[in-house]
Amino acid sequence: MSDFVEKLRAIVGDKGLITDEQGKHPYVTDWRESFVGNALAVVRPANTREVADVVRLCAAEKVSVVPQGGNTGLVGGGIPQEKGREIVLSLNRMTRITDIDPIGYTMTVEAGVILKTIQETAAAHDRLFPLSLAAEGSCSIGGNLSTNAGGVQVLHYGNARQLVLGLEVVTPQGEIWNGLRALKKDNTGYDLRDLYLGAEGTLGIITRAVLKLWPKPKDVATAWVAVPSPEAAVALLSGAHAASEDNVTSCELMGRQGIDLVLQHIPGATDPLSGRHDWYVLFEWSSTRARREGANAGGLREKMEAYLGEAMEQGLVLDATIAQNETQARALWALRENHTEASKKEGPSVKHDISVAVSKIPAFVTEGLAAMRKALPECRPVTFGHVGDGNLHFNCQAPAGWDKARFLPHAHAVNAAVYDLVVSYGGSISAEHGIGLLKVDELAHYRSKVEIDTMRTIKRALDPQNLMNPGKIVRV
Ligand code: FAD
Ligand code: 2HG
Ligand code: ZN
Repeated sequence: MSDFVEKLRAIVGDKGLITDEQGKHPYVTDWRESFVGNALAVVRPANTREVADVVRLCAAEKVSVVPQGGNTGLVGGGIPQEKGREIVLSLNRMTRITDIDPIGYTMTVEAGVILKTIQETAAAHDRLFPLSLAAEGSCSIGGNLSTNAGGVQVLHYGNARQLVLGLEVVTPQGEIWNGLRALKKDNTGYDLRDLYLGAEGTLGIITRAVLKLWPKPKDVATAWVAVPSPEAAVALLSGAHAASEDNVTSCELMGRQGIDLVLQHIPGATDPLSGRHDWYVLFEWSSTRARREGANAGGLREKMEAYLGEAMEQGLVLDATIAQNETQARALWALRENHTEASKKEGPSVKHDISVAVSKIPAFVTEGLAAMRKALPECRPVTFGHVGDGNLHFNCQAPAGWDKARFLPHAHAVNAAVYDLVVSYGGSISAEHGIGLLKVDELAHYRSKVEIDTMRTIKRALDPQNLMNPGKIVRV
């Protein structure tokens, strides 16, 4: 094995290689600390050529390759297996933005660029890259594209898949496919780009991407709204599309339990409303049309205020506050975005990243909460998420004081209760986080034989040695 490591060193140099246990630890442990794997080495190539050379060496030596970006994934997809003969191939040295074209609304980036850097670079050119999620300060674009990440603006701009024009990929054989085409139209046979997007690193390694940009919004209105029920939240959203002139860019639903965790665990978090309510919506409307300033000042904030006022008269809104400036808007967003962090601080939980049709959300929540409580009466449901996309994080926090050893034996029953219901609603058991290691069995259980067999056929055809992130998504 030392021979293999020296061959890796010859490709990536000392700077690109980590072999000591302490150095490897953060790369073999996931964000939630649910998975801890083993790697022969962590390899950090500096460019696409080095990625291809490393993958070719691994193919020759029959060593598996686990691609990794920011390691913020929530399903263990970027973590090597415990007993595998694997390396972690981290893209975290490939952080160049190689082209920005504000005229053509595109940006070309290496896979390791942090999402926030991409957003900031776009903004500096008066453009928007709309992918936005709480992990944006540490997740990488390669990870975002490989998980087809969602986030808080999907209802307006789409998932990561909709935000990319072209890709460069290193195949499991170590060949480089240059699909970096900045084309809006390209019907030339099978869509390889779409195959790699969302493949969680099981079919190849994304090394570069051409991203789409949008005009930067000039007017943004953000509101924190207490609503009586998920039903009211969905009705509020439904009317908002027309009231905002199709400018709803985010609509997030939160139950009170999650907000309590944020207020308890996140320093500086405060409740913007005085009363205590069961359900809340965080609304963002944004438009590229600038606000009118001066005597007849007006824009989205005024439209939102009028709409929420009417909704209050109809009983859809109990209380609301509209941010008057960016600082206030950020504070409202922090309450929403800190849910995951606060839940981790509180202790163990099981996550259900589910989706159903938006109009079915209210009935699903009612039935789902009952099903979860039946499976584990002491469980503490923490429901929040992207209601505008029909995607909820329908999580179950361990009962207070329970540790993992006491809680995890109940996880299977809780998961089955939720996922059986999701499937009966025609929904998805993984709306945006992917399958990784966490949901391999569930995917096989809940999707049809023809679907799983087709996935296996694709995997075997592209990666006949099963060396590219093996054990993730489907077992072959
Ligand atoms: P990693 O965790 O490193 O890897 C994720 C998967 O992609 C793995 O299977 C890995 O093998 C593969 N991969 C990584 N890079 C490459 C590459 N270059 N080529 C091929 N395969 C690759 N997700 C959402 O969708 N929406 C959210 O709102 C959201 N919010 C989050 C909030 C918090 C606080 C946290 C911790 C996570 C959140 N996530 C969310 C999950 C996570 O941030 C996303 O899945 C993100 O896209 C992962 O990016 P990453 O660079 O960290 O990827
Ligand atoms: C979010 O929407 C993320 O904040 C994380 O997708 C969800 O913690 C979760 O379950
Ligand atoms: Zn989410």
